[in-house]
Amino acid sequence: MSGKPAFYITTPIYYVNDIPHIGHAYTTLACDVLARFKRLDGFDVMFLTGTDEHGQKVEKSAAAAGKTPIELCDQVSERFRELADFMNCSHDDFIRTTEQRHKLACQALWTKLMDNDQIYLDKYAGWYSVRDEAFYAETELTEINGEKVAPSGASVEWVEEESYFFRLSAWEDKLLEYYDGLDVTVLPKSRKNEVKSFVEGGLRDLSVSRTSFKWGIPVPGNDKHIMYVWIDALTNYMTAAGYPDMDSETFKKFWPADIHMVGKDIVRFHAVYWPAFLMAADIEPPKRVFAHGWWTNEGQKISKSVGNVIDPFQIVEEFGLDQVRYFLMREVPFGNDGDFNRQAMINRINSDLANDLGNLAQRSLSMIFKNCDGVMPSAGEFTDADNEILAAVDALLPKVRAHIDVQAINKSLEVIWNVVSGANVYFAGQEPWALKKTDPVRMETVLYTTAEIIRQVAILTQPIMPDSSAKLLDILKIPANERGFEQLGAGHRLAGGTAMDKPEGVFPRYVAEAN
Ligand code: ME8
Repeated sequence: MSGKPAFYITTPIYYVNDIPHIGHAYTTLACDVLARFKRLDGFDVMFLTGTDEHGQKVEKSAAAAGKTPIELCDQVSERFRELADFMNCSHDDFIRTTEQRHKLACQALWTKLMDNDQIYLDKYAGWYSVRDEAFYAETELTEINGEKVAPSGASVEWVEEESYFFRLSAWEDKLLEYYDGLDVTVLPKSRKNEVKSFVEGGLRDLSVSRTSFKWGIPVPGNDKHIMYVWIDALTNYMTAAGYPDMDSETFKKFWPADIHMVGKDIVRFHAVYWPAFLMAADIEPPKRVFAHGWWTNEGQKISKSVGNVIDPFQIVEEFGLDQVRYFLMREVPFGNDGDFNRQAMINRINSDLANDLGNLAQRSLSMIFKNCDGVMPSAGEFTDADNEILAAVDALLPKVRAHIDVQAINKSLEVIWNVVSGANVYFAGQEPWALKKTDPVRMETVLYTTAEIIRQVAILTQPIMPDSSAKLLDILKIPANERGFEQLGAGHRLAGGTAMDKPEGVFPRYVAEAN
């Protein structure tokens, strides 16, 4: 294995009862951006996504569709895999909880928890929501039209059955210590406080098995019981790292995970239950759980029943893949809720991409192609104006990295685009088209400086827009092994004298089709 530092990032594994929509695409995309960034920044990355295929909800959905559970799982899991590929995600593994490797991991974790006296057999009597696959205390429920509902709005049913319990109540202090650990954080801060107060409010032991359905992983030694789908689902993160072989190179290298990326709906499972299960099994909990916000569609909650589910395949067809990737990562402060709005998307495409970056690249590179015989000119003496804009682009990496380290993906783009705007002001102010006649040597320096800015910006935008950034770097004839972040800064300036490809516009304007 390489001596590079390790970075392990995961998406939630998605339920196969629903077709993939923009919310799922968003989480996977954010992880892809972070994974790509880390690879370019010298890390050995493992990026995991997949599908959550067990439980009562999936069993019921399959029955309603007239399929066996595994038929439904095979079909929908494939659709999630296609979505990840279609969005150009660079995952290293795609896990399905119906795989044998996962069954072994779950049963090993269960056995370890039993050996550590963390699980006991008793009887559960309480509320359960199949939609949320969650148990709720009476005090958490509200009443709508005389019916009890969960905080999520899902309906609940009364369950009374024999069940194994996990001693969650014993882990309050350890969890609170874990949240306060220096490197271990649940982000953003508001979510961390939410989780802390939930734990401070007192934890009850958690029912971790059911006897009323069959579709899941049997409890070792008592197959009347099926493991609670969340203990099964969360374990996927360890399965993919090689658990139960904790001595394997992969496990030693990648565990504990650096980031479990999740939507805000499932923070409790990841930041309370999961670290408690792990600590109870003498395994290190994750270094970070990041909970991002929720997308709405033109102000409305996205839901199948409202009929406003945004199909990522369709919006990519319409707006372009890198355009959608850029919009989703740029428009909303990462962690906040966001609204999917067509006009906002068109504005971003036309202003940030077509005008700011696209025009700058197209104008400067085609001037080089036409006026310098298609060969990258060398720079003459740099003026203060050249040095100023070069210094701005040279200083980007640490700023971008600082934002990425706290998953502020939108802010990382803001600082890059500040330099793109500065470069536009520079280019317009230097008027290279006028210099063509009056001072061709100076024109060459201005074009060279602009091309160097484009080189660095294109290297930095690879995580967000892999195809478009590659096109820019291809035009500049930057070899594939010179596109890492170690190539940023003043030490690796563009070489003059290199023949370029004829520049083609990389960021077209979005023009609405006339009806
Ligand atoms: O919860 N906006 O799976 P799930 C933003 N199987 N993100 C959204 C979204 C929206 N409108 N809708 C969905 C599960 N998401 C479990 C997870 S993990 C061990 C098990 C994203 O199919 C967001 O990441 O319901 C959310 O947490 C996830 O999809 C829920 O996917």
